[in-house]
Amino acid sequence: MRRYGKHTDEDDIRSRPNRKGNRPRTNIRPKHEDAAEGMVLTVDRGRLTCLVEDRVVMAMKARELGRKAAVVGDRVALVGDLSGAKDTLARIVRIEERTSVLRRTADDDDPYERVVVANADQLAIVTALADPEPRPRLIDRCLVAAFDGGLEPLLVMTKSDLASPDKLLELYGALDIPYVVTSREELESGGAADRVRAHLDGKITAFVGHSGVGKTTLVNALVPEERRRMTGHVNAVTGRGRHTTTSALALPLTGAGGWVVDTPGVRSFGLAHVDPSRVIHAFPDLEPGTEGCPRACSHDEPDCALDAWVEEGHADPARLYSLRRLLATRERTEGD
Ligand SMILES: Nc1nc2c(ncn2[C@@H]2O[C@H](COP(=O)(O)OP(=O)(O)OP(=O)(O)O)[C@@H](O)[C@H]2O)c(=O)[nH]1
Ligand SMILES: [Mg+2]
Ligand SMILES: [Zn+2]
Repeated sequence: MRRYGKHTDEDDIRSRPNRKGNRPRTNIRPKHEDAAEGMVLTVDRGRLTCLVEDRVVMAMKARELGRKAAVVGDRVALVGDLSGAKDTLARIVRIEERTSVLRRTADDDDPYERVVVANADQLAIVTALADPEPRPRLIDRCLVAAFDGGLEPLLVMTKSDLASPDKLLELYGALDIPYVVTSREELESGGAADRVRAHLDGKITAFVGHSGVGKTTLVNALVPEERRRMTGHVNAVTGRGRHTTTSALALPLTGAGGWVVDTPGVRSFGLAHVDPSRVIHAFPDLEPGTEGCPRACSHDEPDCALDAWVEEGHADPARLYSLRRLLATRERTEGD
C-alpha cells in the first residue's frame, strides 16, 4: 500500500504548490498517513465506488475536501474502512492532481461545466453510421474538447452493417486521427473488440457519443463479464426496454492494462469553457492554412486566409464550414 503525507519538514509543506484550491493543506493529520491510493470507478449521488488494490470500496468525500468533487478516473487517497465489505464506507481525504480533464457544458451558454472524466489519455468518439444518424457537428465538438482537455482522439464508427462509412471517412479520414469501423458481425466474432483494443492498451480511454451509438455494447465486448460484475454496477432500463447508461463507469482492461470508461450518451457537447482561439487545433487539416491569416485572426472574419486556401483545394470545404459553424455558435455566446 502506498502511503501519503509523510512530511518531516514544515517548510517543505508550505513550499509545496497548493493545487487543491485556497484551503490550507489539512492532510498532515496523523490518521491520513495511512491513506490508501484508489481510483474512482463510478459516482452515484455522493457515493463513490473506488478500486483500492483489488478491492471495490464504497466511499464518500471527506468534509475537508470542500466543494471539490471527485469524478470517475480520479486518483484519490482514502481512509477509514477499506475492507470493501458490505455496508462499509471509506472517506476520500485527497484528490490527486489530474493529468487531464475532459470537460463539457450542457450547451454553449451553460456556465456550469462538468468534468466527464479525469486522467483519461484518450477520447474515443463513438458515432453510429446509422441509427442514430452520424452527426459531424457533435464529432467536431468532441474533437475540440479532446484537444482542449489534453486527450488524444480516436474515432470509432459503429454499425457499418447498416450504412457505409465512406462519407464520414471522406470528412475525417484525412485528419490523421486514428479510426476504427465496426459492425454487428464483427462484434459477435470478436473482431471489433480486437481492432478497437489495439488502440487501447495501457491507456485510459473515455468513450463518448450520442445515445444509442453502441458505446456500452463495445465496452462490454472489451471487458470480460467478471470484470464488469466487479463494480456491481447495474444500468437503468428505460421504458422501451433499452439499456441506457446513466453514469460514467471505469473498467480495467486485462492483459497490457489500461482502462475503458463508458459514459452516458449526450445530445450536445457544450464548449462554453473552451477559449475560441483554441478551436482551430481540433481542425488539424485546416490549421496549416492559417499561416497567411492576419494576427489574432478569429478564422471567422473576411481577412481569414482559410477561404482562399480551401478554394485552392488543400482541404474539404465541408470542414471549413464545420469550423465556421462551431466558431459562430461560440461567438454568439461570448458576446453577452
Ligand atoms: N446493427 C448494429 N447495432 C448495434 C451495433 N452496436 C450496437 N448496436 C445496438 O445499438 C443499440 C444501442 O447500443 P448501446 O451500446 O446501448 O448504446 P450506447 O451508446 O451505450 O447508448 P447510451 O448508453 O444511451 O449512451 C443496442 O440495441 C445495440 O445492440 C452495431 O455494430 N450494429
Ligand atoms: Mg451506454
Ligand atoms: Zn484565419
